[in-house]
Amino acid sequence: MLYRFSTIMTVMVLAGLADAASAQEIALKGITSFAEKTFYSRGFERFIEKVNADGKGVIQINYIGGPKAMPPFEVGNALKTGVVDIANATGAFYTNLMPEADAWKLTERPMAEIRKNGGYAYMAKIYEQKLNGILLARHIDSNPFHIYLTKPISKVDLTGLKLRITPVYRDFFQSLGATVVQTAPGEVYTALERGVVDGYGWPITGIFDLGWHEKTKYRVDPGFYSAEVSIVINKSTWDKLNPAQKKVITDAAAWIEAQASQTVKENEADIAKQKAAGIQVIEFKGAEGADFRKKAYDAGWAGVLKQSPEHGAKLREFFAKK
Ligand code: 173
Repeated sequence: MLYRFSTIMTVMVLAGLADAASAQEIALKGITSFAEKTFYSRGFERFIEKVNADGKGVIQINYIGGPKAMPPFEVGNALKTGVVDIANATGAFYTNLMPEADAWKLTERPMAEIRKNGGYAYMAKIYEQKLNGILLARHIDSNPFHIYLTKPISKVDLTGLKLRITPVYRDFFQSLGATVVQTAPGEVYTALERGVVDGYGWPITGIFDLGWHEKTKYRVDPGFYSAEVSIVINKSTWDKLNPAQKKVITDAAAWIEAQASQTVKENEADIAKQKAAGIQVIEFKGAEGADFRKKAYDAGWAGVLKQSPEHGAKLREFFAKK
């Protein structure tokens, strides 16, 4: 069969263009809502290193940085609108857009199970609708929150105390009688130093990153909930990626999420470090401790259900221990 030379040339040129387009490296903008190189940014930073190593010539992430570049409570909106392509954040930082995201803190099952039991798929729809996002990997789990204080308490009662919060702690601390003030992590040190607050909520790890141990006298045990920090990608960005680019991202995401349970080792290390720093533990034991934790979960779920009755009830079935 005979083809005209010009037709053959056209086909070759078009094929060449398509090839060039699919081979073109794409660069995504990445931001974290925690200070750079601190505990809750580290998983994201390792994820970026892996993407940039595996994705040479295919996909790269330009790391813009943390709260110096953008206030943490604005990261959700920046992700939704595509100002950034990929973000490291906790659900409590974007409840303005998606109140249900704060329910991640109430999971009592590992993410592997929540991905199997339908809980992840249920949340994924809400991420798509409300955040124009896709949750790629939860790299922090098995990491309880605690109350840290500058004054002691002797019973499960926070009356008369003013505590720094985010949405994570609001309902629980208020149910125990505390007055609350919301701040970004970057403002905690100054609030403690000026005596604006008598303590703060924070997970078991990371209080040394921003120097809070200097101003912290007591930690209340037991811990409650399970801190969540995740990598989320803008859905419009995701939809533009070719299969090879998506694979680099999903492989790195699975790799980092699989390491989330290792947080437990870090928990132990920071418990020892807090002890060495002279932070005293106020421990509610036995029935009192169980009551403290029950109150935390009851207040937490009541808060989620109030914000989002229908989704809240479903999420409780997927997330809570039966
Ligand atoms: O206390 C906080 O700022 C907060 O909500 C949080 C959530 C997850 C990890 C670390 C902090």
